[in-house]
Amino acid sequence: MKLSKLFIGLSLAVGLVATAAAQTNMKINIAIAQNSHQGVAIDTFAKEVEKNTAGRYKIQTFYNASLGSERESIESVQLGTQELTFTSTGPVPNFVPDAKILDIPFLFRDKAHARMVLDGPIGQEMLTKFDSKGFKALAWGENGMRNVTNNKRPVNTPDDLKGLKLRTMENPVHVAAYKGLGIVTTPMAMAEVFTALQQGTVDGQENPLSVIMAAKLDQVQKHVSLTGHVYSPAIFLMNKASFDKLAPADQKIFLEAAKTAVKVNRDRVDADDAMGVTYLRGKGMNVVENLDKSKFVATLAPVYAEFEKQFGKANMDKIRNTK
Ligand code: EAX
Repeated sequence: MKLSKLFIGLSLAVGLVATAAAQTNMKINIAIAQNSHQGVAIDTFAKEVEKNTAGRYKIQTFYNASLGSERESIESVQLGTQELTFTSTGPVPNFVPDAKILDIPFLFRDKAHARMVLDGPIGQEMLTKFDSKGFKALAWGENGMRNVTNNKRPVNTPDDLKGLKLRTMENPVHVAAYKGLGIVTTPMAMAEVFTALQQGTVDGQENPLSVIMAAKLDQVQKHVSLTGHVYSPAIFLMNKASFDKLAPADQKIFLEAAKTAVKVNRDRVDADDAMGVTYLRGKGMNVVENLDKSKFVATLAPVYAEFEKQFGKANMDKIRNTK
């Protein structure tokens, strides 16, 4: 009797060890809520990886900056203390300067133009720039067209922006451009934005409708103007060493999972943009639509001259002229 119990115990232990050895856990996070265009991205990614590796890789998903802000998470992925993150490109220029060009205001006509550029040669070549910085960039995702919200006044023209204290992402291109519009900029991590708006530390901020809704900013903001002043990409980043350790077949699974996740992510942005105005009006926000964006572009002329020197007019035109 004792022997069979021992045998069962031993085989159970061996089985457990084998399973544990066969499963690798990895972490991925976002800075906003799970019920969002970014939440569906990492949830889909996790499901696809676990399904297609038959459970050999489990992706643990974290939301609301619970593992850190976007900048902190990018740093953790670079160091390898966290395997993956899905983030806007806001803080990315601090790690991969080549990506800065993508953050120039009014560079992209709309989401369709941006997706074409990112999924085409320019964007795919840009992904390779992450390799030498300790990242494997799995795929471009989408944060969306950024719009200005504030508690002071409706923004109809560039003059309405003058003197507004706006929270910005920790992004040097945004800060330079917004200062060129007369905005008083306060770079800040997303997790601090709701409280800063509630306490009046800043008058407003700028984000896609998807983020404004996910972060419930309608509770602390009166006005939103559909400025669409910046297209905000998002990106799946993986620690390069962790990616390189994967078997080639598993690397393919991770890359495919990111591509599948981006489709769901972009579809959610489109859905959010389709219902966002009605939703935010229903929440009591004043929504300013049909702004004349050419006035904002004209006001930015001196900043554009600087950007053309910094990034090369030809490089900017290559993006602008992608049809
Ligand atoms: O990625 O920081 C920001 O404004 C970002 O748009 C937000 O964290 C979602």
